[in-house]
Amino acid sequence: MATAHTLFHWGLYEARPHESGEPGLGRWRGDEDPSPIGLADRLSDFDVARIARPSVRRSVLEQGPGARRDLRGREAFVEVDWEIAIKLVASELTRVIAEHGNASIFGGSYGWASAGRFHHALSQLHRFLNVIGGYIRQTDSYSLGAGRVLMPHLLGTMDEIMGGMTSWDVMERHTELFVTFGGVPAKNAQVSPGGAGSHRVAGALRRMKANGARFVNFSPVQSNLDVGGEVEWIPIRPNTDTALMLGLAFVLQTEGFTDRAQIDRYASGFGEFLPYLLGETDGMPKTPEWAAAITGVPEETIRRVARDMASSRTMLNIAWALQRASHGEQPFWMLMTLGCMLGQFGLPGGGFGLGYGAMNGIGSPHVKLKGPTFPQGRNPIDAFIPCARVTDMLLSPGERFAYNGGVHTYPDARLIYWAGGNPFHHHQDLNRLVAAWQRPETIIVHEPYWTPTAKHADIVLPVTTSVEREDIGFSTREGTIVAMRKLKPAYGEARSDFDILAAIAARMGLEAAFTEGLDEDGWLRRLYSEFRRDSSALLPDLPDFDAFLEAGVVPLPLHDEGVVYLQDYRRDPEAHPLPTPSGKMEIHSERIAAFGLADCQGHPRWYEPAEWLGSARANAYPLHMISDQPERRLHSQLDTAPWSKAGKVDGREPIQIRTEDALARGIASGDIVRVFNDRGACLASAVVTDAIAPHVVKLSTGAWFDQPGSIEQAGNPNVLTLDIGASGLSQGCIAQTCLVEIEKYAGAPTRVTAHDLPHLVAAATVRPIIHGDPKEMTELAFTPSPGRTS
Ligand SMILES: Nc1nc2c(c(=O)[nH]1)N[C@H]1C(S)=C(S)[C@@H](COP(=O)(O)OP(=O)(O)OC[C@H]3O[C@@H](n4cnc5c(=O)[nH]c(N)nc54)[C@H](O)[C@@H]3O)O[C@H]1N2
Ligand SMILES: Nc1nc2c(c(=O)[nH]1)N[C@H]1C(S)=C(S)[C@@H](COP(=O)(O)OP(=O)(O)OC[C@H]3O[C@@H](n4cnc5c(=O)[nH]c(N)nc54)[C@H](O)[C@@H]3O)O[C@H]1N2
Ligand SMILES: [Mo]
Repeated sequence: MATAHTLFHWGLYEARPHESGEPGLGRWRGDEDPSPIGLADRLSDFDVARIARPSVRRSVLEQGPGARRDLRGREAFVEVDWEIAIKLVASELTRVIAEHGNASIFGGSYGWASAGRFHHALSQLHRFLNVIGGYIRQTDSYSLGAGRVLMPHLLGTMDEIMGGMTSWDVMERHTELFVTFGGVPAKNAQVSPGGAGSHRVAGALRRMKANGARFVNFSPVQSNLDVGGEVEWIPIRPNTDTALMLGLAFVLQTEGFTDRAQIDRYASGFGEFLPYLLGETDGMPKTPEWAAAITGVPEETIRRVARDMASSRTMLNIAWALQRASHGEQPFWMLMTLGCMLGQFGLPGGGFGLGYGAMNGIGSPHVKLKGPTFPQGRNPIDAFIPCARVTDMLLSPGERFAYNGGVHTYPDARLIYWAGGNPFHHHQDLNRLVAAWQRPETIIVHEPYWTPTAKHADIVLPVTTSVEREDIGFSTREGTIVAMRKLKPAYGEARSDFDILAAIAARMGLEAAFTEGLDEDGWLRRLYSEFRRDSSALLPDLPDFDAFLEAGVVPLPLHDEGVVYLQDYRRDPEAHPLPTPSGKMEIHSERIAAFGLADCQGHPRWYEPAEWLGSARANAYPLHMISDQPERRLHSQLDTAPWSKAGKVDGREPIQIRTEDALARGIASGDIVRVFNDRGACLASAVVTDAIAPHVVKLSTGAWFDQPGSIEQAGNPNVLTLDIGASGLSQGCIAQTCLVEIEKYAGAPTRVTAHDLPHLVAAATVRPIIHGDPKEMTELAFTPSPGRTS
């Protein structure tokens, strides 16, 4: 039999049996640099903290929906059989729709879920909720909250930009100087949404270096740019890059490196921006001296780098993290402006890019294709929130919020349905979320694992993982389509999201609308054959479904020439206008100016972040915390696997702190520290280093929220972060804007319980109370069973 494969967001792997005969995973031979996240001697290594059976919060079973919401996250669960679980969910959805309407069901369900085009949890859930009459949706992403709203006004959608950025092979041949704000974190390029193919970023950076490219990295941390050789690391105060770029722009402009006729040909609004840059509108010229005082980057360095940029073939890059911050629109806007002033866009190896390193697919030479897609149907409900405003919605239904030029109202969410995400990992200011999470009447979660979100739900339905089902794996610009095979039986009584939702739809009399009469195999065949039909012009040789299964991994063809971003636009801007109101890059946007927002005006500006090292708040909380993406997992996924655990100390995440800052606090490497501010506190394990800027600490995300008392135990940075929008334009998440203080932990360390199962109670004779159905209200008898731990 041919080798079976599977695909995760972090890569493609081959099934490889362990000597015990258990299934395991090894490297796929087509991957130049496989990610260790997915290598597994035994697939059962990924099964710690799995959910075995449908589980219902005890008070909900005893007293009905909505009971003791204050106990969410602290109460025992009763394991029930599937029939009861399905009945409970169906009757609760029916009740909420009858009493409050579909605009009271929050189905935004933000999250990465797992790879696989059919078993994509969010698509499954959204289709189901559309079939039952619609739901409150969400817009944008945590990744690019500010960028996704901003860039269409200035340049094009983020998808167009990411799909068109100059490819690595071109930079390997042509780029002389690569200047980046926030590095090129190859750790992040382990993933692509839908599944990375061959991992190319680390190798590409090394080849650029070997070909003589020089690298300058403005960054609060040093570790995010590894080129296998020298990099000039220039530490910068977090969240001040816009001021730095203004300083660089000032040098370009005042030392004769800009070409006004060229700028006006390709961009609109430079005339509005220039007086601000020169200080004519606010009396404050954005000189290198001015920028140095804000950023901590020496004035002479700013001048030198600006001159170097102008005299080399230069590529500018910015990490997405910079827009995940207070006024996060500004650094993206200013990068485009700087790139425009430098004038090298559209030339091989020059110009600018947004987010090299953020995903493996960025800068890929593979063609952009639309993959197989599970149809979600149409949502008849208009209510929505920008995704990072979930706590605001729960706390303030009916209140108004600004978003992308409009004013909208927070809907009244009575029921939350979440599948494929972990808000107790991803959201900011988790103590605020814990309070808001008590508001809705019912919370339903589908999960493979006992994540903190599952533990904070009322009804938890256990889901198979991608290695426990058949699927089609595809991610655009990764160059393959993959037959994902079932490599092990389902864990416990877990079922796929599709199977669960089909059963609930059946109970509600809507099965045919949800399944269209197809089972999983029928859907896989349909999605594949639609893809094959729709791509037949580009890919005439795609095998049929059975041959695809046999082949396992089918390569999709490459570009034969390197991609140069904005090349056509540079050659002939009239023939290739940009999709903006002026058809040009918008240094000043009339549209955004007309929105009349104080915190995002018509052109890029330096605004003081809500909190930063230059603010008065730094007297109380003098360290800026960067909470970057974790190297050893994707967000909170596989936090329980050996590779992630090996990066922790006694179950706690490492936090990097600079030598002087540690000395001043009597902290040594390996100490347990308490990281705190007025929003919360967590414990972490100190790592003292000189590879981080003064007054900056770094605590990666993804530790499962574990807060039995007032201190989070596992090192989840989101108990500390700030939960306000980037601006009235985007309302994006601002996780990177966060001041903290650190001290050596004086208390006795407790065992981290993040990966423990909740207290599970077996129901001997469960006759659940199903709201609105008095016939079924019966006394309950419980047989307590010891909470299993693994
Ligand atoms: N402080 C701080 N916070 C951040 C960020 C930051 O930089 N700093 N980054 C933000 C960003 S960019 C993002 S994208 C978010 C990510 O946040 P999330 O996307 O919510 O994080 P994940 O851990 O990937 O959550 C996916 C969940 O889906 C579950 N799952 C996997 N497969 C399936 C399936 O088939 N069915 C179901 N039902 N569930 C499944 C997994 O077990 C996991 O719990 O975090 C954000 N939060
Ligand atoms: N292994 C792994 N890879 C991932 C993910 C994961 O969870 N694990 N998540 C994926 C997702 S969803 C996303 S959205 C992307 C995110 O990609 P990014 O947003 O680029 O990721 P981060 O690691 O948060 O940040 C990148 C770098 O920006 C720096 N930085 C932060 N703030 C500032 C600042 O103010 N100024 C400057 N100059 N630098 C700053 C940080 O030090 C960090 O090294 O990564 C993806 N890749
Ligand atoms: Mo993201």
